[in-house]
Amino acid sequence: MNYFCNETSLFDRREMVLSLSLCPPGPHVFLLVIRVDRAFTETHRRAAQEHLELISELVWARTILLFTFGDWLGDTTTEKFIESEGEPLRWLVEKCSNRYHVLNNKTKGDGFQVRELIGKIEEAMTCGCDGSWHYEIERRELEEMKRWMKEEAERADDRRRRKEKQRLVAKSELENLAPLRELRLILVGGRKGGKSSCGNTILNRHDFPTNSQTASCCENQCRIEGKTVSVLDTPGCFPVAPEVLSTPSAFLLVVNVSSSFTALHREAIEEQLDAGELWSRTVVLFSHGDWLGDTSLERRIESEGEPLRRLVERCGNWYHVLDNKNQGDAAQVRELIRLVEEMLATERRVCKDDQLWRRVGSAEEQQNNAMLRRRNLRKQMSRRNRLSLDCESNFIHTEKQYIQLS
Ligand SMILES: Nc1nc2c(ncn2[C@@H]2O[C@H](COP(=O)(O)OP(=O)(O)OP(=O)(O)O)[C@@H](O)[C@H]2O)c(=O)[nH]1
Ligand SMILES: [Mg+2]
Repeated sequence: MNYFCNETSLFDRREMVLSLSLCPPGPHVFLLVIRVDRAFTETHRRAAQEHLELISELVWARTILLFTFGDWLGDTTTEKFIESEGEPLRWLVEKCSNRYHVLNNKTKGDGFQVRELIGKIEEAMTCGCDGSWHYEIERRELEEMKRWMKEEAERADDRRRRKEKQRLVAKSELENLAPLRELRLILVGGRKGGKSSCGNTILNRHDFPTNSQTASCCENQCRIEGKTVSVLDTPGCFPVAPEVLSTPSAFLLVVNVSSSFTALHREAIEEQLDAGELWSRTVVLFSHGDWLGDTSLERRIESEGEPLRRLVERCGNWYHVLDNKNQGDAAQVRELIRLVEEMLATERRVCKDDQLWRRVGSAEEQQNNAMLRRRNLRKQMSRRNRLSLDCESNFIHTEKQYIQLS
């Protein structure tokens, strides 16, 4: 994933450039690491090119290809491997003026392969690049970046403080309300954002397939802290309507935190939720939490730019992140459920008489509710089919198309 530069978050793109300021004064050599145990396709080639050229177009003259998983080559020579792998890899080797080296990381302690690499680097430095192997970010550019980062960090702190404050207020409101015995979470968002994976993490089961695109709505239940929690997974760009709400419900608007988020993404999502004015019941649920590393979620939100910030604001600054690669982490799910309850507290107080907030009592009533939900979902699915979304076209294209058609 994140193969193309325009899908990489602004934060990651900037980090690539900034990383150079961490190793002054040079000489600098870039080692472009490629696994030999995986096919190297045109997509990989384009990803490597786009990301390296973020640093500078001159970077190729300072780059050496470093093949890893060398043990996979067996008796095959590196040259034979390069020739057999096809045009994309050959292009890359040419771009690096035929500079490459193979490492077998299984044979630790074998200093020879490293000494050989250093030898190749030294040899490369004696020719080419007009003898200049130093690379620096322009001082002005670096200072500008540092200024942005400082502002970003301040905004991130401010966002976190606002969230903490509103949670405190909501908690005190919750104390005056009866605890919810059931809660329905509806996963919405663009395609491939991680909706089904988030659903599985909440359920702590692999109920929703994640190796294929979700084509129809599917609901499953679990118990969390004494509550019956229903999770409804929906296809990407599913047009939600208020009728889908039949019990205490919240929308989880799933956004991949590791990807870029553009105005087009935002417009498509707004289109999804605007129909029912459902923003006051929506939490932005970031997936791919494992990509955050030691960066705070607020920092990611602030660095991604205006479209994402505006989306989070429309959801009243209610947001949470899940690491779906760590499904066993029940704490992240409990925290989400608490956050959703807090978000809904104000809504429940304002709409005290709203039938949506009355506890579902008898079994008969529950059955009627389930029937109503199924009917509403069928209605929405047929509306979606009428829109003739082309599921095979790419994400942005699909979202653009949806905006035009609706
Ligand atoms: N590393 C990582 N990968 C994730 C995470 N969440 C989802 N993924 C991966 O992202 C891809 C898409 O996830 P899905 O859950 O299928 O996304 P979706 O929004 O349901 O996709 P559609 O149904 O096709 O719209 C899958 O390959 C997941 O394994 C996460 O937290 N971390
Ligand atoms: Mg899905």
